[in-house]
Amino acid sequence: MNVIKNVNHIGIAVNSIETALPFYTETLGLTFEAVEHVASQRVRVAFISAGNCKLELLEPTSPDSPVAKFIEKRGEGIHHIALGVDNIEERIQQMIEKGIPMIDNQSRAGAGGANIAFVHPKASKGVLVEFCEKAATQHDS
Ligand code: CMX
Repeated sequence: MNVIKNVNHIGIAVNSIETALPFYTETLGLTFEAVEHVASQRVRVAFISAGNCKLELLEPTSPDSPVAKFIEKRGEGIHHIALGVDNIEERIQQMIEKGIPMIDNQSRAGAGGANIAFVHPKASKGVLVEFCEKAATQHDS
């Protein structure tokens, strides 16, 4: 059974949303949707619609934000891939039962009203994977 619904969004770490956004909107012609402050992650997030998927620009709001640490170590660029799922707690339990290292052993609130949980990048050859469960009306693709 395929339990992954889609690539919901791709997270891109940037120093400044204001500086990064014009490439996506003016140059590529994608549609800017909204900016949101996710205090728990110490990031500002800009959603951009890209057809069936979204791009999520992530700007750190504090030097101890995971995104600030990422940029310091690896520079701006692709930060995570978010896979759309239903029943996120079940998906997390499946991973734990398979011995997959999870950053989150239970879901938490993320941007756009979603419930999210991260798989550790050491499980996936260096790619930070996010499970993302959204209500149908919230920033859904
Ligand atoms: N993608 C791939 N690898 C990553 C990574 C990322 N986004 N972030 C960190 N890493 C790697 C580091 O390069 C490092 O690798 P090496 O050991 O080979 O050097 C390793 O993970 C450990 O990194 P670190 O800098 O020491 O940082 P921490 O261990 O403190 O944290 C991580 C790493 C992934 C556990 C942490 O960033 C985390 O919990 N991330 C999930 C939360 C998050 O990213 N929130 C921001 C977005 C929120 C949102 O979308 O709403």
